[in-house]
Amino acid sequence: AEASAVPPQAKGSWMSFVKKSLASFNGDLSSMTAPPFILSTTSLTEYSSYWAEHPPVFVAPAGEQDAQKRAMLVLKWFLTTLKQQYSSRSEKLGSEKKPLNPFLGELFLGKWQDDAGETTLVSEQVSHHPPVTAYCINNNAHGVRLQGYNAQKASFKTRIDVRQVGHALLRLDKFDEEYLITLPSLHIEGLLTGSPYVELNHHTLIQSSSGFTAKIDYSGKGWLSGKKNSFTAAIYRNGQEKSPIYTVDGQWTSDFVIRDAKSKTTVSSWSHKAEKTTPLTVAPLSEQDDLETRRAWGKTAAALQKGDMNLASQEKTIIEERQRAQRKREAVETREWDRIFFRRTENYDRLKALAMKIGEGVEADKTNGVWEYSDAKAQKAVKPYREGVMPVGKSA
Ligand code: HCR
Repeated sequence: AEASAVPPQAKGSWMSFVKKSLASFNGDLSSMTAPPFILSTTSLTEYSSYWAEHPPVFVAPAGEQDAQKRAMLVLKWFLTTLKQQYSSRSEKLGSEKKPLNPFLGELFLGKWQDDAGETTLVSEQVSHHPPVTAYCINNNAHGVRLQGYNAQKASFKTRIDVRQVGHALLRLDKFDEEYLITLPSLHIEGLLTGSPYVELNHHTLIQSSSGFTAKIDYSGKGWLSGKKNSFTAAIYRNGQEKSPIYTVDGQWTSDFVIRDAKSKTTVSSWSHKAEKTTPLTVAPLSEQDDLETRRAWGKTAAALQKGDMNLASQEKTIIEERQRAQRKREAVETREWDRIFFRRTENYDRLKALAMKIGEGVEADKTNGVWEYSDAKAQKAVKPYREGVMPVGKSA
């Protein structure tokens, strides 16, 4: 049996939390009141950084002339992100934790500096009801940009099931090429034993504008290997699933091998043990804006760390009241909060076309709109939000 993360004195409160959540769950994970030991001191806006913790792998497709191999390198990069995205909290903290619920306008800004040069991250909470986080990760030197946004829709029956709504879009400037990445649904295992962790469900699809589709099937405990977090993946020309060009298999938390589907020879491989992540640099708290997550949540996080729940909830209330006052001002002025780096767009035909190729839609109604990074907004934000941190591209 899995070891329990529940402190012995909290066993009763954990079970009553599970029962209460089961009975009253409304689909919004952020509104769930969880016991203190399961609360994280990190906000969901920080999770956007999981997309590029190996910047050289993120930019690698831009250096490949062959479209088929580029699609393979995009798949490889995506697979390398899964460990950080879905299992890093469990590995570091002993179990999955409930992240801080970002407020509207909350920002997380940072950069990675390594062999790939400078890669910048902007993450912004663009909606509070429903909660939606948008991000843009940019490497100007290599002409690579990832942007996307996500919301979560959950249900709680015998386990918590989470459907991610939204998408990620990778752009390679040099080839005027785009890749639409769907987000996997997931569920939380280990709830009854008090050691929650994430398992991925079903599949992810990556559709390129150059005509390749990648499909990643998550099988939990692999039916052949019996190892957890197993997956298989294949790349094929759009609509030709039966004739793969590359196949991949392994575990997204450790190793995988990419093979030529015909000859079965290894074309690339990955081992998390052998590869270090590049640490993200974030400005010192003293230089951060009040909207930046670590500064905004600093006092709440410190109180949570000390186990002082009264102080944590007082600090949280200060943030919530400030937000309510701000919403009232906006209502009086009949305007809505002006997002700092992102804007809603009606102009997403390219996105829709890519989504249609894999039988997907763009669910704008579930994410309070379709969100896009705005270089024009970022230009304006450069002064208050530290020159050099923001990915400012050529177009508006
Ligand atoms: C479901 C989840 C919040 C959302 C997290 C997302 C989907 C956010 C976007 C990232 O790109 C990827 C990502 C990774 C996380 O695995 C996922 C979180 C896992 C748990 C958390 C729940 C809200 C926590 C539930 C609390 C339980 C343990 C009581």
